[in-house]
This record gives sequence, C-alpha cells and structure tokens, in this order.
Amino acid sequence: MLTAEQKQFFADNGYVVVRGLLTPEEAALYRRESHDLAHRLSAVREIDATWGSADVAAMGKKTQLLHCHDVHLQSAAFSRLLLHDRLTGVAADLIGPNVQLHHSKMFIKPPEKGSPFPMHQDAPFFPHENHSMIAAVLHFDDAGLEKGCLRVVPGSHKRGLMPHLPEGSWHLPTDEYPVSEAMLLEAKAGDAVFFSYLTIHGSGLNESSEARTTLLIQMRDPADPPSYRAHESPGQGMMLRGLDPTCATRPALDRTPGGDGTFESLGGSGMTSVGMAGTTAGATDGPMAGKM
Ligand SMILES: O=C(O)CCC(=O)C(=O)O
Repeated sequence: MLTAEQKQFFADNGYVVVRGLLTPEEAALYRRESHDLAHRLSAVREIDATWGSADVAAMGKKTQLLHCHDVHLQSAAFSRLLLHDRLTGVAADLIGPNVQLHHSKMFIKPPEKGSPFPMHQDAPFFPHENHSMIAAVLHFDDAGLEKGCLRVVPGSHKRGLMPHLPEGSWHLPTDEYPVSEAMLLEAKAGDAVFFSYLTIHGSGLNESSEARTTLLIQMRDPADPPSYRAHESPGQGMMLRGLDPTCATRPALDRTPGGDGTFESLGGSGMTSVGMAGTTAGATDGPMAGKM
C-alpha cells in the first residue's frame, strides 16, 4: 500500500500523508455520517471538547470542537470504516503485520470558530512500551490553513517522550511550540495523515466558512503493551488487521462498576454524560486527564 519512499519518509519524519485514501464518495458519505452523529448527540448532551489550553492558539476567541469518542459504538458505517482495507493496509505497512484498535474519535471544527489543538505528543496520554502507536486522521472535507488543518514538527518522534504541561489537557509550552510555526499538512477530502504518537502535532483555528470534519483512529501493534492502564475504552483491542499473538496473556478488563478498568474509573468513554469534554473529569492516575 505504501511505497518504499513513503515508509522511509515516515521513519525519518514521524508522519506520512496518503492522498486519496478514501474516494470522494466515501469521504462525502462519512462527512454526512459525522454531522448526523454530532446532531444526534448534541440533542442529548454537550459535545464540545475544546481543550482548556486552546485559548492561546485561539487568541482568546470563544471556540468550539464537536466530538465523539469511539464512533464505532454509534454507527455501523464507522465500524466498517475501521476495517477499511486501504486504511489497515497502510497501518500494517507502518506497524504491522498486525494492527489493533486503541480508540477512535470524530472531530468537527465548526465554521469560523473551530477550536485549535495546542502542540503535543499523544504518547503521554497512553504510553506503550515499544511506541508502536500511530494515529490515522481521515479527512472527510478539505482542510487547508484557514480551516485549522493538522500541523506537525517533522522528525520530533525521535525526541522520545517529552514532558508536557497538565493544565487544560496535556500539551507542550505554547511559547516554545506555537501552533503557527509547525509545518502545515493541508489535506483534501479523502486524504489521510498517519503519524506516530511521539510526533509533535496540533492544529489551528477554523476561521473559514465551512466545517472541518475528521476521524482520528489510534492503532497499535497488539504485541506492544501499555506502560500502565490508561485510556481504556470500549472496542479497544479489536483487531483491524492480522491477529493478536498475545491474546492468551493480556489481562481482561475488570468490568466491576467503579473498579479498575471500568470506563468511568479510567476517565470515561465519551459515552457518559461528562464524556471526554477536554476536561479532567473522571481521569484517574497518570496523565490521562480527559484526552480527546
Ligand atoms: O484533529 C486535530 O486537529 C488534532 C487532533 C489531535 O491533536 C489529537 O486528538 O491528539
């Protein structure tokens, strides 16, 4: 699925952009699914997930980020997307042959006021021993500079796990890592960006007249164990490609209400009333603290 050059680019830079991973028709279908889902959810609860630390990049503007964690629980269309052959094929080229789901999350940055993400690594939220974790961001509409597209610091995955500030969700100091100085990854509907959970990334404010709609899918090698139990969510462990050679040894989740390993005690699944709304609500030990 990836060329040798693309694999080398990922190894050197910690990210790779795959153009046209989804067809225009698929992107349009999932854009509709995402907006319909946001509509259904907003009718019953608050789904804004703006990070408390986003205000610097938002330049004090009141912004909004519509969000749903674990979309595969909300619609079968999303479950099918997680198993999409081109998606899992690229993931397998980067971390394979086996690819396991960690979690999924939809983001809609509404027009004119779509929240930015301060620069950060994903690793502090759910560290793993072998750092196999990657994110795929699937774009369901065009995302250019004005829409607050993704930005990365190329090669930053080689710096290892960096200290993050905890306030308003884990992020790097905004004066040292301004969003505006990171490399823009402008995308068209159907494009996908894959990046390591060690790659420093973030995104800007959506100031355009159109929503920016994405799905982020976090995936790992099933043989890469979490450094500690954090950010466990429903559906985690589902095999997206290949097999799990460790299934016999991985500890089962404790489903006792309030017990270790329950969704509530581990910071929520996005399905609860507090959800994952960019706060520290429900977070337990470690820097999980409401990771979106
Ligand atoms: O979707 C974006 O703009 C960035 C998302 C992100 O950085 C994250 O969820 O960790």
